[in-house]
Amino acid sequence: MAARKLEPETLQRSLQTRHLGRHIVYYEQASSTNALAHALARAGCAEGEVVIAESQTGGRGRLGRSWDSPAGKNLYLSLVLRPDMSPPEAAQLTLLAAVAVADTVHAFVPQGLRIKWPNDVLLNGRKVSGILSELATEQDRVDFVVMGIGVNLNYRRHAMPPEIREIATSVLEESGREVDRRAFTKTLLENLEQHYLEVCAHGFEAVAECWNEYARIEGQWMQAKIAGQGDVIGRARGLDRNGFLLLEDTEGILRTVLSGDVSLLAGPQKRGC
Ligand code: BT5
Repeated sequence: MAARKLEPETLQRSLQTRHLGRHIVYYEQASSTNALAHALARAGCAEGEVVIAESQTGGRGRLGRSWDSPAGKNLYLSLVLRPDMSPPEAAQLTLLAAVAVADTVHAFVPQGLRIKWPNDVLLNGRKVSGILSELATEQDRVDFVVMGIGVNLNYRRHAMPPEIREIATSVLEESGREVDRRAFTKTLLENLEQHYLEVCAHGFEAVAECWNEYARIEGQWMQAKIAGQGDVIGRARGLDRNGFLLLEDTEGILRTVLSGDVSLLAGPQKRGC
């Protein structure tokens, strides 16, 4: 049976948002929805513009990595935001997106959900979603943010390429049920808007609290790469006021992890052991 398409007209009719997704640009196939949303934003599109593709030929991850994007099974969506924020504030929008994705996945799979800093949403330890936020700045203010979200919905493990089969999962794999991709996308856009309006009105505190609940990292031993300092091992001490991860190293010094990858460790370890 052919997969139901994510055609935007039906999605828009049911969408209960004020700004996000009021205009959706839809492609059967795109290079990268983030690249297309960038072009729209540079051409002056309104806040809330959404790009959705059924498949991507050049889906982007962070740090030059790629996002596997086969046709008709998953969600590949990019959203243009124009927040009145400084660049460090806007960097926290990735946390907001992770919380909105987690809220949405939770409605479909109530068990085994976790956020891994900064932008992975995991189900039973495997990645179900990745987020790529890209900022365009003008002097010291944000001109626009492109928030790219990929979620594996009806992606069967046996259909995944070998490179990700062991680390990735999908909502279907974890719940045993096909996902209505339109219903998922509608709920996701509504959750994104709700958190975004809250952040614009009252700041990041409430979102950071939700993020902490989903991440449950407080006190966990982790290893992170910190620019200029190499690998650092420490206990997670939550997020700082800019949304960066704090690690207390083995000497009790608090280190800030700005970007890059972190891994969970079983316990304290010394370098060179
Ligand atoms: C991310 O990067 O997790 C961000 C992914 C963002 C994708 C969306 S799709 C819509 C929008 N348009 C784009 O072009 N991008 C965004 P990162 O943390 O660097 O993770 C990338 C790594 O995840 C890869 O190196 C693989 O190991 C793994 N990976 C690739 N495809 C995957 C998939 N479909 N499911 C789970 N893991 C995947």
